[in-house]
Amino acid sequence: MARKFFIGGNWKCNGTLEEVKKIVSMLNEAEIPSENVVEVVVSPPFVFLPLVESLLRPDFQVAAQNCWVRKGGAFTGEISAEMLVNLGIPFVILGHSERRSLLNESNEFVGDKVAYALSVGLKVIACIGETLQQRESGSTMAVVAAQTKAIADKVSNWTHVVLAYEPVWAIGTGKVATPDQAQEVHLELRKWLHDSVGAEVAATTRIIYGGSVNGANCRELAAQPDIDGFLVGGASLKPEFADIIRSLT
Ligand code: G2H
Repeated sequence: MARKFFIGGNWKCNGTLEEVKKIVSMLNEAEIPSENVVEVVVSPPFVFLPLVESLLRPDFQVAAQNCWVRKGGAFTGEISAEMLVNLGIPFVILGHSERRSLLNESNEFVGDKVAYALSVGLKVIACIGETLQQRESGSTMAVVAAQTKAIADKVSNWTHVVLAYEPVWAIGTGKVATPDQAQEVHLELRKWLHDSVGAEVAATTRIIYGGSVNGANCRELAAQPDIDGFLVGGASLKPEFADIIRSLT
């Protein structure tokens, strides 16, 4: 089965009501290839999710940027996976490196979150990636394999998982991985999935790239055989996001 190209827009902790409405208008007016060719999912901060969901064109979907690891309850400040389902939010981003590093989310915690979110019916964009120090010490593959294993240990059905490889050194730095650097890790990750999870999962799971993707570098990255799309941060707030959505055409 062919892997449908996937474009995620991670708005992170950005935007006012006015700015959010402007971004949605820009997205709604963008000319993009058919939804049969590309799946587009944008991820506003929690507080804007219902508004964006209600204003956004129907061929685009929305994602939350996080959710609680288990059923809701006495967890002040958290948003449960069930609440997202209740609001009709189809996707959630989990394990972003900003949460792993700033909020100390461990591989195991992320694995638990992914499994729980899937169990209640959410689709998950699960993020992994190495730091510059880890890359320079030659441990890139060991790091991303350990992060993926923590998910694989808890998840048996990968149908609703999109794996986002986001090297930490490329995030928000303007220092994008070269197409060869990204392809190398994506291919290794696919091999890892093949050997550790199964041939079908390796062949069908989308592995997308994130880290300083923009309108100028997206086409060369998109041309790599194992890059199945992008998770875009800064550029997803700008009109060039439409160019990134069109990067395969
Ligand atoms: C990586 C990416 C989006 P940016 O975090 O997840 O952000 O494109 O700004 O590097």
